[in-house]
Amino acid sequence: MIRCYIGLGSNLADPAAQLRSALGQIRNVPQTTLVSCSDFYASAPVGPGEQPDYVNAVACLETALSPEALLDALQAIENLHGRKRTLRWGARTLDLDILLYGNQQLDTARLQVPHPRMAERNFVLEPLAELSPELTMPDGTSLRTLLAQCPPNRLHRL
Ligand code: ROI
Repeated sequence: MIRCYIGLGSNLADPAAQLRSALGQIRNVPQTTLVSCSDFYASAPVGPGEQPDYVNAVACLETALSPEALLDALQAIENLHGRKRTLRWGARTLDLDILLYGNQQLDTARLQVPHPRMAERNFVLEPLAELSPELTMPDGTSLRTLLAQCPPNRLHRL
């Protein structure tokens, strides 16, 4: 089993309910166990344009699925939530990102792991640190170092 961390985010149609429902669906992914989930955090939107605040969280999974099979399962859950892929960085009902997949570094057409923008996003790093404060990235950088260098953005635990 490989330990993975998944970022959850929503800013449409009752975001906290979207995350709760997604966690229920993640529990049903084959060959996968939901180990833990962080608290939910309200966060100011990062990215261009006006959009509602987000609710973000990070979940820890153990899985026997390959990275691509896990991505397929997570995208199927996004689609169940009516996710429309329109504007890049636009508002969304549900976003599920593979942040870390064990200690692996992947760079394929579909999947970059670690998630290439996680170091700039306190709405990812703070809930991740809640689950695993001693975590180290595949390149050896500690999560503590990333947090110390991360640009601040309005974030509070719900
Ligand atoms: N901003 C916040 N605060 N939370 C997100 O999950 C999030 N996701 C995104 C973009 C649009 C970059 N901004 C975000 O994809």
